[in-house]
Amino acid sequence: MWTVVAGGLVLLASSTPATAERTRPQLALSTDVSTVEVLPQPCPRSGFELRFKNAGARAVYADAFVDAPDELRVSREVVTSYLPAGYELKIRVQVTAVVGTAPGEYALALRAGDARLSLPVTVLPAPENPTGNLARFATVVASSEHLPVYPACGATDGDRDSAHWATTTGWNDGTRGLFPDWLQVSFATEETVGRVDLYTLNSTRYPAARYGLRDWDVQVDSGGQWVTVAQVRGNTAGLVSTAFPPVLTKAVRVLALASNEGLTYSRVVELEAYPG
Ligand SMILES: [Ca+2]
Repeated sequence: MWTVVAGGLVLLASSTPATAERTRPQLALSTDVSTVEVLPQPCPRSGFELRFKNAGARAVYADAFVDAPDELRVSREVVTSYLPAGYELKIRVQVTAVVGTAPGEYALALRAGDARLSLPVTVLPAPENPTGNLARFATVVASSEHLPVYPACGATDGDRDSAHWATTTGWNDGTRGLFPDWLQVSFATEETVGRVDLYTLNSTRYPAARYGLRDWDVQVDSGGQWVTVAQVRGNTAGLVSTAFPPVLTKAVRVLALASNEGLTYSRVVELEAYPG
């Protein structure tokens, strides 16, 4: 539309982008993969990269949402960010399925402003557990985590190899210099536990005698109270297997008291629990 104003000056008066963007940011969503495959287990082992773009000409603050059905869990349900004009934010989102979820096709709904995207998620059959390690597919939590590289879930991923340290296969607490720390494994139902194997950091580069866990208590949940069933002191080995009279329990934890570096960090590459 042309508008003639006083003095004969002619202005182009179509809708101005700046005005439009103030009311409706031009957001775009995409992902690095077209589908995600997940296992029904507490720790996520797969996910996707959420790409959140400001396609407009003005910087905005904006939210992107990841809506999951009841069967799925995501590590980020909302991403809030300042997005300069033309900028694309890339965020890793981990996905897993609730234990007991039927194998099949599900989907995540991604949305930001007017942008919508459906990401198919295939839930695979429950994993086999031929090792007998009760911790392998259990729920694992810690007093703190040094994220994103050292999650508690790394200590139950089946990888005991300290050479893979710093690739999310080991737990490192997030409170340097503060002890005790703890790493806890909870079972879906009560299990008989009579042995706990702890693999602390022990590689050529990071030997246990210098970087490994030195002192800890092994505890089991007894009616909501933690009961110490084994104590380890002065350890310098990569693997310590602690055996005790088998107990029926819903959870086991390691109460970390000191590392060989002094009072710095607790490091566990793998934590395993067995009936005996
Ligand atoms: Ca591991």
